[in-house]
Amino acid sequence: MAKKSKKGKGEKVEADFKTVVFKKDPGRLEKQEHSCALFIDLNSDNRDDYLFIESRNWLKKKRVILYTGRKKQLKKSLDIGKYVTPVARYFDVNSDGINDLVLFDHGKKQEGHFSFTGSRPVLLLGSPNGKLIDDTSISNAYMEILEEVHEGDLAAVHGGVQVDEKVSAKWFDFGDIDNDGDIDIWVESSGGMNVNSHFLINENGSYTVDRNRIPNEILDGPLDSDFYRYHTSKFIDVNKDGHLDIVLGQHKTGSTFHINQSSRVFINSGQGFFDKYIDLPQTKFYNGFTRVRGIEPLDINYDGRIDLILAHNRQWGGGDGSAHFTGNYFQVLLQRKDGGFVDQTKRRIKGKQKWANGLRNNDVSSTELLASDINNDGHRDILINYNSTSVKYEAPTILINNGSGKLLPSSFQEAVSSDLEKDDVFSWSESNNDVKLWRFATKGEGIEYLKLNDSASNYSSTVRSLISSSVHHLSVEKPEDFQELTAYDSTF
Ligand SMILES: [Ca+2]
Ligand SMILES: [Ca+2]
Ligand SMILES: [Ca+2]
Ligand SMILES: [Ca+2]
Repeated sequence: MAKKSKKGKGEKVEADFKTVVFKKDPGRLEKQEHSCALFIDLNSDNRDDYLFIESRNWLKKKRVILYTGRKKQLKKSLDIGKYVTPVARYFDVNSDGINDLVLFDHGKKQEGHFSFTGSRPVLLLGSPNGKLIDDTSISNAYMEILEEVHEGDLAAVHGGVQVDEKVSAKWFDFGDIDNDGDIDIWVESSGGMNVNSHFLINENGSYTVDRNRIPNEILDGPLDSDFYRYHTSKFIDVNKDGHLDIVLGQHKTGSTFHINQSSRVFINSGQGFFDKYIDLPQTKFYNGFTRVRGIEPLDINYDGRIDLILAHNRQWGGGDGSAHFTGNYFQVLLQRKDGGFVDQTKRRIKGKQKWANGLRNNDVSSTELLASDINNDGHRDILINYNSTSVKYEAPTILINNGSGKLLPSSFQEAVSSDLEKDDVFSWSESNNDVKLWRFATKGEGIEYLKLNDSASNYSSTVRSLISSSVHHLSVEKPEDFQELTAYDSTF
């Protein structure tokens, strides 16, 4: 149902929501707190398909179902399976011009083990007729690792006790790191039983697990006690030399294993190896004990150098009295001439940042960020996704770029005129340079989207999507060596 837009000063976008209804009542998909969705076009027909991840309880396995959109209707088309902590993304993995769906699972600890075990990664290749092709090339790569285990090469694995094609992954990102035309993947699987964080190097569609592209001492830390962990990753050519570098967002706690670490940019040598790095500044937010969920490049001061916006949530270790795993702190890091980064958050984000403290109705945590010119003024703004659809806290939905090097935290209503309530924001998605805002339709009969005219498409945005989800309640384990007085719920 298209809703009437309110006329207001500075109105630039008509709030014209398009509705797609469920052909059959999807039941518990409807605005459940722990549901999330991915909006994709898997057959290049310019119609979105929909992946829903549903669960009543984030501790339980979640069912992942693909719906396809036909004639403004959502039809259940594929039950992908049940996963503990599904992390679904899409990308044109095989470079045929059609999106493909990739799903990893963070999984959980097996009884008696300190490491996580995930599931078999899913790769569904999109095709012109819309039929998805189940491809095992990614999961096969983990069988190769196991052959190394059988051969006694225990150094190749972390733990080395899981003898199958499964892997545990918190997040992953796509990029051609060796410029051979094949899309490679970075898999953040620290703490995984099968293999620690690694690249999947793509050679004509067949993948090899490679842990040697980033030297261990700069990935995991120089001390024996160091075991740096990261969460989000993003391929960005930070130094603009034509080779993708990788930004790894920290997953830092008060544990001795992680206490020295920060977010890092690993610089591509030009051959797909990363032996140089740049540490990103710590935030004062929660004493720096944060997990980075969103990483987005933006040249905020127009000096030609890529700057970074990071979204942080709390982890174990800080002490401002707020609950762990909450918060929406945005960090603005400006790239200097020498390639290093300086924290200019205070100068660049106008107004005091407010963040969720984890109390009831104030437990939101920011997830992915997306730079896009939402108000069509020629400056890319920062869109923010959250993990909850029941946001009562007045979290900003957009950081509006004022064009003079500042970001203004704004609600959607402040940015573009519409009758949208802040609680309605479900998710942003981007596909073929179209940015869409999604929300549930009234009465739960379907979902609605608002297409935003993106006039600033000169930026080479990659096809990808954002998930508004609870799925990253993963990795919430308390470090075993970390002591504190307050007892928090911990699953794993
Ligand atoms: Ca493809
Ligand atoms: Ca490649
Ligand atoms: Ca580079
Ligand atoms: Ca800059």
